[in-house]
Amino acid sequence: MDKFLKTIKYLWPVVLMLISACSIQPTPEQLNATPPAVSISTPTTQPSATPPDLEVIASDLQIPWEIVFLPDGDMLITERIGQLIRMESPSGERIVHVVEGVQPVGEGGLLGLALHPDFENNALIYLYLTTRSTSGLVNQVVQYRLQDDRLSNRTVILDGILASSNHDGGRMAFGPDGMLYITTGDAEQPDLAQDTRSLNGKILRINPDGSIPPDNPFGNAVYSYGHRNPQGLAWDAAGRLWSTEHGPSGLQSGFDELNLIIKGVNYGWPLIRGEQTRSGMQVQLIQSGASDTWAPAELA
Ligand SMILES: [Ca+2]
Repeated sequence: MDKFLKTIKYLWPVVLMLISACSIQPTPEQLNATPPAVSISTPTTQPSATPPDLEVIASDLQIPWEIVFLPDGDMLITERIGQLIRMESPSGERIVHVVEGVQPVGEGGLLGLALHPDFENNALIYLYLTTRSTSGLVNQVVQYRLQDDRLSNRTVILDGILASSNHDGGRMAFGPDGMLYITTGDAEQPDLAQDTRSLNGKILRINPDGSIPPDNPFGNAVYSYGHRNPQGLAWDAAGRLWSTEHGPSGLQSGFDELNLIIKGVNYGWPLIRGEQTRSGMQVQLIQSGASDTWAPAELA
């Protein structure tokens, strides 16, 4: 854990520096060319032993996975065990909603959360959760109305994402185009990441009602593919989408990635990792190497 915290402490300045300093804009046509030139300096000194100023604003949470702020300043928190908590500001009082059907198995459970861009008028929220279907564990995107301290109007808007005890993805965010982006893991079936008909090992994009945007590259929800377990989604000031991704663990634990996401592009998993290259596949911008892990989660 100490190593993880130290790693995170020096990773974020690198990520922030990269996003602010990088001015590249690769297109699919450039994919077979030399990887984009991005200057990144790897910290060589140990981080300071002095912790930053921190204030604990909530405790006694059970595996909190996502935080989103409501327009009135209240905080919504998902707990992976299947609870959605509204923490009121500034009192800190909590309203706990038990989300029906959640199966917290392994890394699955109640994961990502996003507010509709017009939440103030329609009170719609989106949850990414693991549940049990007749065919086994699946991940779904479920839309609810959150109004008067009640969750109502449950609607499954995206189904059929295979779930597993590991590699469930689960981040969701609305893009500047008003569409919902979703990360999915390979559900421990790496080959699915290369199959553009499968929703696993992907970054997905759907309309707020769950329909497929007409300009999606493969006629389904898939936006980019060849991902292992992407966990972070963020757009920079230029409107470019970035994503963090967990590399393989085990004997060789590492190859975590930061990627610049482009529609229709193949990010290589499981066929390339680290600095390996292959025709038609995009290499990440930075990666953690074969023996270290950043365990990168959310990205801002
Ligand atoms: Ca990759």
